[in-house]
Amino acid sequence: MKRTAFITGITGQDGSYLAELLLDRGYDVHGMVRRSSVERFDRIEHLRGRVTLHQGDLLDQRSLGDALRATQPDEIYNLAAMSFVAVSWVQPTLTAEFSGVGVTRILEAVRETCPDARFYQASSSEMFGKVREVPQTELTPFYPRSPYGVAKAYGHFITVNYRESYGLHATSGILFNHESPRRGLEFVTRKITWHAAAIKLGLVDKLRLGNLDAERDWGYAKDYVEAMWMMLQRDQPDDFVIATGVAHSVRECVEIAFDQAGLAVNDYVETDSSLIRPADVEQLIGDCTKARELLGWEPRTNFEALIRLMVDADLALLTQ
Ligand code: NAP
Ligand code: G4F
Repeated sequence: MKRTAFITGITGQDGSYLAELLLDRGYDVHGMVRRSSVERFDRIEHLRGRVTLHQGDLLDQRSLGDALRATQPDEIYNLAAMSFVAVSWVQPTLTAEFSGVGVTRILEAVRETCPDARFYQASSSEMFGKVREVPQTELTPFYPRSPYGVAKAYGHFITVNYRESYGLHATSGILFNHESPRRGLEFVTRKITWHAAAIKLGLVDKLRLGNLDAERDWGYAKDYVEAMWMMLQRDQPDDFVIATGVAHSVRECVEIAFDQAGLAVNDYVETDSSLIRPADVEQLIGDCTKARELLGWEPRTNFEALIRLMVDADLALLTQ
């Protein structure tokens, strides 16, 4: 029988790739979207007519219940969040409402309308923050370093709590950074690849960045949404780290991107102290052994290939 999936955050990077994956696997795909005076559904424009969209917001309990009642999904992927760490210092309580308490709202809606559905929560490596051990696993204690990380830790624990309190099939994926040509322009990899392409084409002349020494474990979003789906195919709900196990610095990202564009870094890149965060996460490296062993999941795209494909995509985008 055809299975039904419901995705919050379907207009985002991950939501759009996950919707494609689920459609390819024969699902009836539903997504939740927010009302805006200008509709910005660029990432799912090509899926119009193949997915059913419901108006809703993580701030609005009634809309969550109504959308789930109408959909009666087998699987729910809660990807919606205020996902940009830097802005979480500017809007700390709104971030807590979206990315923290919003998880309780949707879990309550699940309990009320479709308690047998399988639920995925988009948790984050940002919860590890000032890391307590290297590499980080499902058992590493959290030490979040941003209002976003704190909100995500709440969302993670409430997911675990509803699994243990009410027997919901609630799973938390602790995903390390993952990028793609659909990544928002404000995130560092896409900012770098877009600027490398734009400088190459003579559209801008400088790239200003903050902390060049920060290191992240960066993977490819397309590989990571597959892990989300794999987690919900297990009869047992659980928590999984999804990562490549290799860290690179922002500086290395710049070097690869500018090399791909055929540019010399020193001519174009400047540091800007206003982009330094009040508290940063210096280094994240994930250990996804549990996902390898229990899900059979493997990262397929390495960092260099990822950054090069993003530069090529931005060159193509800007020459359209
Ligand atoms: P993204 O591109 O920023 O997408 C976020 C989505 O959430 C958008 O569809 C956005 O809708 C929606 N949204 C935001 N606030 C909402 C609200 N109050 N009600 C309903 N929808 C709302 O993020 P992403 O990179 O795809 O990430 C997906 C999820 O994974 C997020 O929860 C993020 O925190 C988490 N995560 C991401 C990474 C990563 O490296 N990408 C790593 C770990 C965890 P609009 O289009 O209307 O703004
Ligand atoms: O690309 P970023 O903004 O990603 P960040 O903060 O790691 O968060 C992303 O990954 C999390 C998983 O760990 C997700 F949960 C979250 O939703 C999001 O997807 O910044 C990466 C690093 C930071 O250390 C930052 O200080 O790059 C450094 N950086 C240096 N210059 C910059 C810049 N980041 C941005 N966005 N812009 C800069 O100019």
